[in-house]
Amino acid sequence: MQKVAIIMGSDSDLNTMQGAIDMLARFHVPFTVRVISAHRTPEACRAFAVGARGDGYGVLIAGAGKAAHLAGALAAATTLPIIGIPIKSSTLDGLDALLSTVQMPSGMPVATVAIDGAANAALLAIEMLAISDAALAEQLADFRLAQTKKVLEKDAEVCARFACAE
Ligand code: RP5
Repeated sequence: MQKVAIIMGSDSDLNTMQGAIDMLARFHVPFTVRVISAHRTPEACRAFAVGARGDGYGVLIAGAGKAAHLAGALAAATTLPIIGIPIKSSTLDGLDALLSTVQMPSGMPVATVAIDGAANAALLAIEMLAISDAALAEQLADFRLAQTKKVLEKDAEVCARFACAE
C-alpha cells in the first residue's frame, strides 16, 4: 500500500495533527510524520515533495497555521494529491490559514479541509488510496456503518427521553 505523509509546519501543530495520525493508525495505513516548514526550511519542503512519489507516498497531508503556505509549496513541487489542514494557531483563529490554504491558483489544487479538520484529512487520504484498494474500501464502508448505527442509537435515546410520538 502507498504511504501517507503527515507534514506540519511546526511541532506546535502536533496536537491538532494527532487526529490524522490516529485515523490513519486506525485504518492500518502506513504513514510518516514530519515537521517541515515552507518558510523556515524551504529546501527541505521542496526536496520532500519532489521525492515523495518515488519514496512510495500516495497522498501528502499538510497542516499549517498563520500565513499557511506549506500545502501550496508542496503542491508546487509534486503532482501527488495534497490535502491541506488550516491550523488554528493565530489570533485570527485559523481563518488566515484557511484562506491561505484554500485559495490556490488555478491549475495547482490543494484539497482543503475545515480548520483543524485533521481526522477528515486522514479520511480523505484513505478514500483516495481506497480507489485502488478493495480491502481499504471495505474498512471505510464499515466505518460509515458504525457512524450510522451510533446516530440511530442516539436518536432512539433522545426520542425516548422526550417521549416522541411514533
Ligand atoms: C505556522 O506558524 C505553523 O504551522 C504553526 O501553526 C504556526 C506557529 O508556529 P510556531 O511559531 O509555533 O513554530 O508556520
